[in-house]
Amino acid sequence: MEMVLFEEKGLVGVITINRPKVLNALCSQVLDELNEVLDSIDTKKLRCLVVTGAGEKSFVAGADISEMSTLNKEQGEAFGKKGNDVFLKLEAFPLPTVAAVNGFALGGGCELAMACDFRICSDTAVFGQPEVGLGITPGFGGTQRLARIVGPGMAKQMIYTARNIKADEALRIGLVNAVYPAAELYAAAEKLAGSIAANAPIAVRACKKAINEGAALPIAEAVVCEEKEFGSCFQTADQQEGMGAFLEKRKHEAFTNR
Ligand code: CO8
Repeated sequence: MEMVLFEEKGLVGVITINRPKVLNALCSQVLDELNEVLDSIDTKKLRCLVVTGAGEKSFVAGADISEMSTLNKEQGEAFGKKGNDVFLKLEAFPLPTVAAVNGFALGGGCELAMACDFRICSDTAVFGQPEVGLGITPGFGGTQRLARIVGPGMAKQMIYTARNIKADEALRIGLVNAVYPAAELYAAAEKLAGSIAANAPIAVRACKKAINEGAALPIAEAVVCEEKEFGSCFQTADQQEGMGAFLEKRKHEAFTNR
């Protein structure tokens, strides 16, 4: 792997898109490598993923415009599918995922961040879907996920105007959960991921599944999703330890993912 790096830091895995010379633009090779990295992650051992970009300037400045510029209609659709397939895999990945957005998150970069469970960013971050200014639509899920995260009115305004927004506005509209000084972002991401990793992994993953699957369903069906995930946590060693510790008024032992 050259364009996507993967590092384990204790219970946390860090995925870094690594093409800093072109602001980490997503070419086919990046998408293939991201797919391979996701397939290779030990989900039994690790408990949370952080996704970020190499360098100080950019998370990901979009899909690779050089690669896209000569595509025909069929190739364009196929490229969109390639990105969507990988981002769907990331979105449904069993481990919780945090995007640490360290600069430009434009087009496919904003879409990559939105395929993570939630986003935190540096005060230098810039978000946007500039595609209509290039004569295309967002193609890696932007028309769908942005509307679900910030609401259809704000998503349509951002997409139709192709206007970039800064970190403070991204925070105000709920696209990111928190903004940090650039020098503190990685430490904050690792701390946040560590605090997720300390909770019972079976339960955290069941929450992710219930929230993701339920979001596409009417409420009466969505709560059935929740019931199933809730039930799946019982008789696990971590449920017994978590509840046992509460009843015995002691701090629980480290959860074991069993
Ligand atoms: N693709 C390819 N190369 C890029 C990209 C990109 N998206 N972004 C930056 N680069 C390259 C530049 O060409 C430049 O290369 P070089 O040094 O060889 O000239 C290098 O990165 C540095 O960039 P700049 O010199 O432009 O840096 P600035 O600080 O002046 O500007 C910006 C930074 C504002 C981020 C600017 O680079 C920019 O506007 N980039 C493009 C942003 C953009 O429009 N992104 C959306 C792309 S479209 C998309 O993502 C669609 C996703 C779905 C695809 C579905 C397919 C069907």
